Amino acid sequence: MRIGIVGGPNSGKTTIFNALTRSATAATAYSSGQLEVHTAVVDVPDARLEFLAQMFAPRKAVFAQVTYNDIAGLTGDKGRAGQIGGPLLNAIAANDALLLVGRAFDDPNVPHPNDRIDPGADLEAMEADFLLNDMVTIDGRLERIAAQRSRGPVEERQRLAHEEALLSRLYPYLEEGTPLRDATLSPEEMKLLGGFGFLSLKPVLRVVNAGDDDEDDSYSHLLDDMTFFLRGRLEAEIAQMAPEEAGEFLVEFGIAEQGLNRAIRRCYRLLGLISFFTIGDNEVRAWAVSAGSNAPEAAGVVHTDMQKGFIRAETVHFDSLKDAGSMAAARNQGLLRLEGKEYLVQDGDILNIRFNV
Ligand SMILES: Nc1nc2c(ncn2[C@@H]2O[C@H](COP(=O)(O)OP(=O)(O)OP(=O)(O)O)[C@@H](O)[C@H]2O)c(=O)[nH]1
Ligand SMILES: [Mg+2]
Repeated sequence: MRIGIVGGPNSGKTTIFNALTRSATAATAYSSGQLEVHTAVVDVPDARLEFLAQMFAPRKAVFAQVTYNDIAGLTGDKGRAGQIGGPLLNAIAANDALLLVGRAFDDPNVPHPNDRIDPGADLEAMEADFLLNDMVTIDGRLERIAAQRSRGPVEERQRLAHEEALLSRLYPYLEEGTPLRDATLSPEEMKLLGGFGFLSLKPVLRVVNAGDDDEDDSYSHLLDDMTFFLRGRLEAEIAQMAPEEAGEFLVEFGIAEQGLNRAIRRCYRLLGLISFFTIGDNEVRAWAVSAGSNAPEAAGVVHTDMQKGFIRAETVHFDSLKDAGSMAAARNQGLLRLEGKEYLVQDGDILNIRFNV
């Protein structure tokens, strides 16, 4: 899973990137205005996997992973809205979800491009840019289709007509300020739209980047399921600390859960992901799969051959195994189930996949 961190200049993107990835990338108070992308891969924290590693003592425990991309270069300049150009557009579009940063911290040493602290407006302006940008993309595509429509073989003309109808249906959403992710789209339509890099189609999380000591009430109206406070600079410092020391700081500053964990948990919810586990002699491993996936689809996350040759999955839920105390005990208690192709994988399932090669 790739998550792109996007925000205006000096909103604290790099600081938050550091907080979420334990990196130590230099945060700077003056933007170069250039496209600059920092990338880091982090393990998805998972106490259940740690438990399984204890229980089975494999050579290694492999966590699911998330890639964060810190993408600088959005100008936040109203005058140029809708003009998110080539490389920047590509850098943003290459992510599965976006984490938008609105700036709530006030610091005279850190200039704000619009000379005002208003994280709600920052977040709205970005979404508005995304909508405008998508409108420009659709306009351009419709023009090109109009030019090609009457040429070429019949199938090609039908394909273009189909595409034109879809894009024309979506355009009014954008005009009304509705992101494309809120439109009802069939899997086939989603696939057709995939190549365009529509920004408003991306699922978004929003971060209100607060100063060190303000869990400021004046912004609490912005918070919802997918919008959360993060004291970026403080959390970036905590992310560099040894676990015990970090624990003390979290308590001292009244942070119930480290931002690093909160962000990933929300991403899983946003993208509708659940975790399942595999256990081998070499490794115990956590995998992410879309909720509602059947057993062969989950097998396909591990290896495409396992999906193709899927026979069945010997399945036990993590909680059952934990209660039983060992795999042998779980087996004796009849907690292991043989599940077939129709089985919908549940969060926390441990799967032993049988397949033909
Ligand atoms: N006081 C305070 N300063 C912060 C906070 N978060 C970030 N900063 C400072 O703001 C400045 C900009 O932070 P960055 O993380 O570099 O911001 P950015 O969005 O990556 O900036 P560009 O990539 O240049 O657009 C740095 O000097 C940070 O130390 C915060 O929560 N409080
Ligand atoms: Mg930066």
